Formats: sequence, structure tokens, C-alpha cells
Amino acid sequence: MSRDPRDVKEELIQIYPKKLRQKRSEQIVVTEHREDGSVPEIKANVRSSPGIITQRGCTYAGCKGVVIGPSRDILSIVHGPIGCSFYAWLTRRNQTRPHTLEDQNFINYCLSTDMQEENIVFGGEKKLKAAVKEAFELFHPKAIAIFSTCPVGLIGDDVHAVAREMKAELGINVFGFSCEGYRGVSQSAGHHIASNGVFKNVVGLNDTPHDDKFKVNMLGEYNIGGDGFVLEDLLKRCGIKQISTFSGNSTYETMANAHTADLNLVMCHRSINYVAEMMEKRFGIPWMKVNFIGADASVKSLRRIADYFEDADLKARVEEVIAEEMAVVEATQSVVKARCQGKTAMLFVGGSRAHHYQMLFSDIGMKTIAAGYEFGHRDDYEGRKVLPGLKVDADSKNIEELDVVPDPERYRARRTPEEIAKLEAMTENEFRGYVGMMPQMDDDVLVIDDLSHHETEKLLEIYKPDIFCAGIKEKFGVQKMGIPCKQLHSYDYGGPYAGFVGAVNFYKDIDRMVNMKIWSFVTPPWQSKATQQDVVAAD
Ligand code: CFM
Repeated sequence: MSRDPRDVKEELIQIYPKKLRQKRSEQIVVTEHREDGSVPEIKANVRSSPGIITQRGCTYAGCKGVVIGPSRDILSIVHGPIGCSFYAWLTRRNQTRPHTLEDQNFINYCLSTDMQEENIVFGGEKKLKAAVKEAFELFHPKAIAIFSTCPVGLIGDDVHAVAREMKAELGINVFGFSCEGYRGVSQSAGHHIASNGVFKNVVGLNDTPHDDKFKVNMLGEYNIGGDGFVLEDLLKRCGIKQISTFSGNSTYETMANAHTADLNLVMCHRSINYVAEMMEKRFGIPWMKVNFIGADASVKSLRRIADYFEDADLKARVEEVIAEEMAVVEATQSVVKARCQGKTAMLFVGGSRAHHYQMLFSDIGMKTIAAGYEFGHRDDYEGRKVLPGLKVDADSKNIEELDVVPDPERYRARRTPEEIAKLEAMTENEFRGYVGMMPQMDDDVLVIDDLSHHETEKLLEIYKPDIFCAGIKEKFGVQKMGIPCKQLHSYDYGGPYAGFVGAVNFYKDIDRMVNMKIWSFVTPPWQSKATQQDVVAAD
């Protein structure tokens, strides 16, 4: 593992044709902290090249699957061929918990217009209208969301016109998303489109006030494997009221009511920073980057929330909760750390977790030796300070930028500019800011955007890490190379991994994986001395 990462970089890309090699070379950097505080520039959020096996998903997946899907009582109808709906059906482990058995919960359903060739030729709007009406009669939801798949954009069906018509006719909220799979370079475009849609069509519609003293929204927490449940419980114990979550374990009404909170907590910056910014402009609610992945990170985040509210009782309660939780965490952490210290991990996932989960590994003494996002942007790698200098390319121009102005009745600046400046200084620029992945990494580590399958195999061959973190598409290829693969999207069957409870779960799961002897007992068939012919001869 003493190889110079710069040489490894060259080795990863040497097989590519010249033009692709040049492009990939800008998407792979070696970390360093420069004297002026900057980190190397990385090319990100650009198209994957044809012929490359990427980890990425499509824009529809980001809109329907990621941001809107986890909300349990917004009825989702996918306008498109049945496959688009079927393959997104219950594949993300976003959990939800209705309060009563009577409460609406549509998460288990798979609704699609099942477009056929005839609809592609003659248009699918009639079929969509019929589907919306049928769904309404069956389920009587408060809101119906319509998601466009690739063919919808190609043939020009106007899902927004259908949504408007149905809204007027049925008297419920119906809204559409132009989130065709090809609309952006990855699922990241879908996050933006979903954020715009939920902001335009839902947020601000429910003015029910709450007299709780400390009111927050949790943005970018999707309750994968029950993470959201852990955080809800944690905030509740601290005496903090969580008005809404975008969008794990959420309902339509909680999101409509989100503007009554006094602070937005941003967990996943990539998927939801749009909503945070728009809510600040329209309602005057500032946002703060938090990270509840990792025990130390959770402690820091809780203290920052308490600092924001500047309340002695809250601060005391937060410290009590931290002390209780850390006592439990430390017991497991020290045992696991002794067994995992010095082991190595690679993380290639999404647009957020490849950063956050490094904290959990460092809690148990493990080193991250390579990391990258599938679809992160430069600000997720280098920090939001690069935003003003970002060039908007043709693909990004495809996505609507909403012109948001203060709401004449609902805008209320929660903090003065002076208070905001003070908070920015207190939170190491993570109040209305995000420092990104690279500044928090060691020097001389490879950071790779949109990792390809070829590069994955090369990395594993060269570094032989103790664990590789990615998703289901990579898992079995990696494990066939004798390296355990932890899915950081679905958590395999595990989790929750958020907060203190989650940290303990993660330590134990990783300990089991990196210290498991099973791989050394298995001789894969291609390494076995017995050839196919021997087997046949023995028969
Ligand atoms: Fe945010 Fe996510 Fe992620 Fe994401 Fe995702 Fe996910 Fe992810 Mo899979 S919203 S960017 S689009 S933290 S589904 S819950 S695990 S790729 S790193």
C-alpha cells in the first residue's frame, strides 16, 4: 500500500482511449491541503462516457425514488412503461411508520400508467388522466404526484397540464414532475427537480402553528434502515420539535407545514440543499449542515443545534443526552477499535455518504484510502465556497432555477445578519455552508468521481482494502475478489446507522465483516486445481 497514489491514478486510466483518459484524469484527484486552505479541483457532475460501466442512476430515480418516494401519503403515479415503476418498487429501504392503522400509507404500492406502443405513438395523456382518476377513487389521497419517465418527454405528453386539470376536477393537490431519466447527467438532477416541485406545490400550504420552543426540519434524511426513527427519538429526548422531514417517515401535511420551523438541518447536502436555500429566501429560515453519521459527528451536530437556539436549558439537556449516549457508544467502540485499528476502507457511494461514513470508520480507527461520489458536485467535494466560480453547463441549464422571493405574509427572518455571522464563525462555516468531503480527508488519498467498474477492479487489485463500501451493483463483483462489500445505500439488511444507536450497530457490523475469516476458507472454482475436465472424468 506504499504506492504513490499519483502512479495508481495513471494505472487506473491507462487502458482508456486518449480523450477519455484526459476526462477521467480530471475526475480523479489526490487529496492535499494547500497553504491557502484550498483542496485540488475535481471535475464532477458531468456526463458518464459511453462504454463505461458507471454506478449512477437516472433522473427519475432521484426524483421519484429518492426525494418524493419516502413520503407515505403522497400517492406516486409513474407515467411510463411498467418497468420504470416496477424496478423502483420497494428497492430503497426507506421506512415509514404511520401513527395508526387507519393512516394512509402508499409506500407498498406500485402505480404506473403502463404505457404501451400505442400510447407512445398517439400520446399517453388520456391514459394518465384515467390513471389519476382511478387512483383517486381507490385511495382518496390528499395528494398525487406524477413522475415522467423517458418516453414521456420524448413524445411530449404534458404531465403538468394533466395535473392542473385533475387538481381542479378532483379537489386534491395533484402535481407533476418533468423528471425524465435523461433530463440530467445522473439522479442528482432528479433531486433538484423534486426539490423545486415540493417547494412550489407543497411547502407553505399548512399554517398550523406550534408553540414548542425549538422547532426544526430535518432535510435530506430518508429513513433508510430506520435512520430517521433514531434521529427523531434523539431530537425528541433533547426537547427539540421536529416539524417535518424531507422526506423519510414524512407525510404531506408535515411538509406543507415545514415553514413553521425556525431552523433547517441539512443531513444530505447533495439531494436537498435546494429546499434549504429556497426556504431561507421565502420564509427566513436559516439552515445548518449537520451530520449524524458517526458518534463524534453526532455530538458536534447536537451542540451546534443547541448553540443556534442559545438556550441554557436546551444546552444542558443536550449535554445530558450526549453523556448518556456516549457511555453506551464508548463501551462498544473501544472493543471494536482494538480489533479494527489500522484496517482500510474505500467508499464509493451517492453524493453524501462517501463523506459521512468516513467518520464512522475513523471512530473505530479505520483509514479511508480512497473515496468518491457517484453524482456529487464540486461543492460536495471541495465545499460550497467553490459555488460562485462554478460554470453552469448545458446539462445543468436543463433544470429550472426557481426565482424565489420572500412570502409577503409568511416571511420572518429568524436571525439578524449579525447573529448569522456569529453562527457562521461558531460552526466552522457549516451554518448555511458545507465544507465538503476533501477538506476533512487525509492527504495523499485518491478521490474519484463517478468510479467505473474497471477502476473498481484495479483499485481492489492494487490496494486490497479490508472493506469496500458501495451498492448492490458492485457488491458481488467485489466479493468475488475476496473483499467484503458493505452496501452503504441499503445497508444490506442492517441499520439503522445514524446517531449513537446507529454508530454502535455500524461498529459491530464492520467488525464482523473485516475480521471474518470466511474468505480465506473459500477457494473459488477458477482457482481450484481440479479442472472442468477432471470433474467430468471423475463422473
Ligand atoms: Fe443523499 Fe441519500 Fe446520498 Fe442521495 Fe442515493 Fe441514498 Fe446515497 Mo443511495 S439522498 S446523496 S440519491 S444520502 S439513495 S439515502 S444511499 S445514492 S449517498
